[in-house]
Amino acid sequence: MAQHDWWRGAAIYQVYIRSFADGDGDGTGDLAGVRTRLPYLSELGIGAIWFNPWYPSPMDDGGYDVADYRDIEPAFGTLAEAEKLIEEAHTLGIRIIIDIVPNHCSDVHPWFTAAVAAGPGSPERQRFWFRPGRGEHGELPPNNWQSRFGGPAWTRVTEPDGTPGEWFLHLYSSRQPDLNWTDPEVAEEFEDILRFWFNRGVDGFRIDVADGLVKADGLPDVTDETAPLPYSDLDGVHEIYRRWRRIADSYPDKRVFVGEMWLPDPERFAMYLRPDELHSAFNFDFLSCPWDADRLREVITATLAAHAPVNAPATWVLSNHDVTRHVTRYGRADTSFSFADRQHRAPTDPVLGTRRARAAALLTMALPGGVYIYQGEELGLAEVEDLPDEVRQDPVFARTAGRDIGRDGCRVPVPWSGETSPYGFSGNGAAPWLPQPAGWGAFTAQRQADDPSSMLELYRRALRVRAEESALGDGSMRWLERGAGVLGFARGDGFVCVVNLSGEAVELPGYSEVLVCSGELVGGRLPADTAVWLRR
Ligand code: TEU
Repeated sequence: MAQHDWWRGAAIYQVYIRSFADGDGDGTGDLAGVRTRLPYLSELGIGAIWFNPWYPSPMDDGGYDVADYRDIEPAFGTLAEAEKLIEEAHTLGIRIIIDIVPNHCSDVHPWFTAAVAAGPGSPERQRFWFRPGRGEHGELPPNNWQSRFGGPAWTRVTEPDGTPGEWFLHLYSSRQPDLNWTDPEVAEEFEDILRFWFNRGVDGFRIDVADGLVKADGLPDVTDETAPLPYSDLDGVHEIYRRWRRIADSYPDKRVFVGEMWLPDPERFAMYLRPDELHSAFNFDFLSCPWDADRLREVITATLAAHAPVNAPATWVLSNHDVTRHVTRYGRADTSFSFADRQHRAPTDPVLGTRRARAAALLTMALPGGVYIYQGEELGLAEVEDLPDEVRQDPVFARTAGRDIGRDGCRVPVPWSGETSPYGFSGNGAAPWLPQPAGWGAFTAQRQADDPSSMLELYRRALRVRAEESALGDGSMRWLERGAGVLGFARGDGFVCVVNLSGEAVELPGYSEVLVCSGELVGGRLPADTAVWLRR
């Protein structure tokens, strides 16, 4: 693959910094910790890292509440250290993608504190969505929009004169005021932020809530749940990304965007991937799909069909910092994902879930396009569902009065070594910011290294083969008819992937070599919930 097309088939590893590795021993992950683990990532065989937001932040929403877009959160390190990290990663051939959060900022961002202080009608308030309330005394929110974290999407401020005043819009927590993208200053500011980081060597941006920036004129009530939402996927958003694309393309080496949009319609989704907009986007249809051969085949086919006309590579994602870890999902009776999963938390079988997760890893890494790996999935970590309520930090938990336990369970600090918490996460043994389960000694990177049956070794082997096989990564595939409950496809002249979801062992097509198998063949047959890569 040409250097400038690196992103089309890249294996991109997601680092949630506060939970990855703690270099300074305060129980929170940081850049120093990431730097000590770069050799691990290099050995794993990934091509790029995506960092969740690393900017100064009160951490109301894990850093998605940004106080300053041009600096580094002090608990994570310094700007100089980030530059050093980018350089070190580049030396190892690893590219760096960072998160950008353009839909909202933190309530301590200087723009927002100035807006509150400046009062109604001020240009400072224009950068946000301040509106008078409804009701006789303005005591009701301006419209009926709901926060994606639960509760109303509006919070009332106290005016400088001490009276209850206007309301401001926040699609997420009340500490994340939405920015008003009709204000030219907002657009200019973000274009400058892109250049700020591109100039420091960043290779790309993951765009948070990429569909949400433009709101419908007049901020109308949501009236019908089936109608398009007045704050998602409005046509005007594409003009923003056309301008952003021109900035990325003005840099000599390839700088890229990956969009985060949860959209129901694959055709609307693909519009973001037109050649003058974003390079790629997360495939949440695949993530949400149940462990079922027919449904997976449908989603894979639909994904490739939607991406082909815009010539964008598909991405394959199993987990991230917002969703129940897939070992846990795949061990449930209903293996599909929806955000409601965290409300009912059906029982899960970790052995079955792990078996399927291993097979799913080979499936995603064999499909055409790029693949995302969320930290800890290569260790086979499960969702930590039994965190005590008092340690939970996700605003989703508080805003739903605990009905939704939130996303802390997929953000528990990574176990690196040893038999007891912090399992090498903090060098000096400090208590991690979220407690780790007692049994995680079995999941540490140290324990799994060189164990051929471990999840870590499966990921390493598969990523190595994926890097060597020219047919893998970007390109096309052909389905092979392998019978009910079995997915089979070929890539190039010699590569075949077979995934058995049928519940019983199945015959394999003729082959000359087994490249990687997620389990073990039994009498030449592929057992249930197992995947294999074959050379013909
Ligand atoms: O998430 C966008 C989003 O709407 C969901 O994935 C969200 O996490 C879910 O509805 C919660 O139940 C992005 C980030 O990935 C997420 O971590 C942030 O919290 C959110 O934006 C706000 O910035």
